[in-house]
Amino acid sequence: MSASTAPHLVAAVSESRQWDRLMQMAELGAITGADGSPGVNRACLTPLDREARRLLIRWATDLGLTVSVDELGNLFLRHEGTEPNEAPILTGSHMDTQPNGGRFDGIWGVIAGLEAVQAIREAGVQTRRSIEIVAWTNEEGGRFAPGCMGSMAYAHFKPADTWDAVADPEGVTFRQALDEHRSAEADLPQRPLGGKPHAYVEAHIEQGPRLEAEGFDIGVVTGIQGSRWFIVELRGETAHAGTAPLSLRKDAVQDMIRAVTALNALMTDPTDVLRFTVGRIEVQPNTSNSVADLVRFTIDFRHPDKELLITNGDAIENTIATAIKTCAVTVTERFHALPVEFDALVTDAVEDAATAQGLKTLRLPSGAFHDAQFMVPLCPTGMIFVPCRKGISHNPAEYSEPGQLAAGARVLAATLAKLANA
Ligand code: HGY
Ligand code: MN
Ligand code: MN
Repeated sequence: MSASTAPHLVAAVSESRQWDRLMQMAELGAITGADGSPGVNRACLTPLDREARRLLIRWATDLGLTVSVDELGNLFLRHEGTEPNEAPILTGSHMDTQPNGGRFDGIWGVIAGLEAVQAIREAGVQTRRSIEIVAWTNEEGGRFAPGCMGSMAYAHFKPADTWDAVADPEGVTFRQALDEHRSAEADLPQRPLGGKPHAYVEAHIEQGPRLEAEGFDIGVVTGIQGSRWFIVELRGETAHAGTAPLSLRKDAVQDMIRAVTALNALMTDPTDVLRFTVGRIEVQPNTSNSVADLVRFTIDFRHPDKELLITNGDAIENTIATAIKTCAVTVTERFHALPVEFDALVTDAVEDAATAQGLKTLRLPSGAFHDAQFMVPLCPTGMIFVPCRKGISHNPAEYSEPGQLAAGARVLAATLAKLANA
């Protein structure tokens, strides 16, 4: 993009239009947090998810973009370039949220993509390559674990039917929900799963405190740490809480406590870089006067160092087996994302765009995983972060200012325009 068109492009990005679209999306699944903050609960493959997608599709088709969906429900909105057979530039993120989520995680990356493409069109910036905005299916993994199913299938990281039998807390399988979703969107043009973009750029709130605390406008994301998810199942015997001697019990809750205590020791990190979370616990029969005969708990383990991620992750099963006393145990790995480094083609384009707009940039890795993690083997990939208040996310109190989000969209627009003419 020439220096002469850059100012028109930056000026064509509308802070108010982007904010208004975000606030309309935030109405779809609106919740109120414990502190009164407005949040969103919009799980993937639900009627709410489809309502949000229809709203996005309306904005996109009003703009003249073409719509398509693949067999995982990934949604694509295409701005045609002057050379449509050239590999496109892909940008986007996810529209699903955590159950107690915020108004910006994921959805801003999709809305910013739409804002950037609208500005490119309104500023009359020609792009040789087409630009496709994508909304990935099930990035969060809240309803169906793990996350990033849509991007993993698109990148052929896993076969498309890998998660068919995964059930949500109500017992609905991913396949049932996806089939219902696909028939509700059968009117949309279909496209084959997969693709070979020229580059992928994802805009996202930082979900951490650094940009705000250190006074930076834009995060030039250098990569994403590794993540491993496990589900642990402990099976004992239920018994009467008043009569069963403790010495004879096979108490799944007591063994869970032993297991988590041992895992805490394994995952101790005085440098506080390692991340270890037990976020979901199911207990059966879940009554106060019966000994629990079944406990299922989740493990979310993350680290930027590949060796440590593998070593500590591989030690989880034996650590649990050694720590428990009375139950049978099964440990199943559900997500295995190694650390990735982003490509200089994209990180430099992001940094140049931000610097040209007088924005202060910081290079930093992402602690959260993103769909971008699975695009890295496919094409040069990178991300743009904007600050979020106190780094709060996965929480209705998540917040970024309209001006911060507009600055991110302006950097995205300039980055896309540059890559689309590369
Ligand atoms: O869990 C994650 O890192 C992402 O925010 N879903
Ligand atoms: Mn996200
Ligand atoms: Mn998230």
